Amino acid sequence: MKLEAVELIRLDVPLKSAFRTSEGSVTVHEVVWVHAITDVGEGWAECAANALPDYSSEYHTAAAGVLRDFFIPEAMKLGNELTAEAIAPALHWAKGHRMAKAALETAVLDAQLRASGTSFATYLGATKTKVPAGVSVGIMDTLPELMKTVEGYLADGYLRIKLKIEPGWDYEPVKLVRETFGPDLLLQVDANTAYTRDDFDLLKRLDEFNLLLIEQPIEEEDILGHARLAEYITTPVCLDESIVSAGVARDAIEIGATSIINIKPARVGGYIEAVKIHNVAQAAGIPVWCGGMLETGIGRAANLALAALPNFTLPGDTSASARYFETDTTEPFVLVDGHIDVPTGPGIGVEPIREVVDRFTVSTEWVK
Ligand code: SMG
Ligand code: MG
Repeated sequence: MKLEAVELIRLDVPLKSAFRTSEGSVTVHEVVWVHAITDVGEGWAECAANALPDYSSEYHTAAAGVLRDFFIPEAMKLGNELTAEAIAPALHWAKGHRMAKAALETAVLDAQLRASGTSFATYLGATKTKVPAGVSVGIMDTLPELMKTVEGYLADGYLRIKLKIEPGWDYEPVKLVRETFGPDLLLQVDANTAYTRDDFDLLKRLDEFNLLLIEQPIEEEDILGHARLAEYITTPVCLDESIVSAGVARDAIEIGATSIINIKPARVGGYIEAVKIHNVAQAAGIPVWCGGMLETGIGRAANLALAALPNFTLPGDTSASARYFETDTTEPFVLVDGHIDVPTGPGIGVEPIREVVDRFTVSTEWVK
């Protein structure tokens, strides 16, 4: 297989409603797509990098730049030796930029699997045909607004609620949701690094709500701090931003910094590394779940395949298309009894809808 050209597409996809985290608010999902043209066919991937370097140091125009200047030329240098499995070793010399690396690997993997008639689910080792869906609920201006939103998602059938929290929006909203919707609601929180080592007493107050987990309470580099917090509170600590590789996952588990892991393939450099983390966690008895970066159908399809692996035992942030978009870039993913079907077709198993993609496209650039 050989990489002939890559189209980098910048899209602005409107969100149905603003999504606010401790890091900021987004109303438009601004992303870069990687459209790989190979001698065996085409492949697609959505790069998860946000428009701003807020979730991590990566951002969409930087991802496009590093892909154009370094990663795509490197993949082209592989000539006929190109495979998805060869991408990460070829890019290993370049530090960081895991979301950009993941997007290129995923687009090549999509082309490779489409050519062999294999689905992502089969390739990755999926054991389920549908996966339970949770939903991530942003920070709101008011508590009534939050209650209405949560109520709506529960009516839709979501099986687990994740509340975004930050200092000043934590104890009260969590208490109200727990009291209103009862002790059986699967409820978790995500701080996106908004707290510090000085906030442990504040976070301990959340113990009374029997949360499934607290996600990434303090800064990403502070893995030891998370281990200290995990000893101090009863709510299980779940790392997201901190886990950038299988090696970091192994170490974080060993020091007790994480007893559950949020796996986002983009954050760790791709699906191949994501499966390694799944395996490391499984061997250690640590459950995992699939995170999200507001992906449109192109990115969501592959995430659903990953979420169908056996150690993904908690509902993920793999929500239906309608949670995010009026119009998705592929056939929409729908929620049925709280679950979403795992695509079965070759590659990611879905096609971009040209007319929709054209409508949301801001610019395109060919790298040859
Ligand atoms: O895709 O449903 C989704 C978003 C889930 O909360 C979500 N993602 O830290 O887990 C996380 C955040 C990062 C979002 S940055 C836009
Ligand atoms: Mg998170």
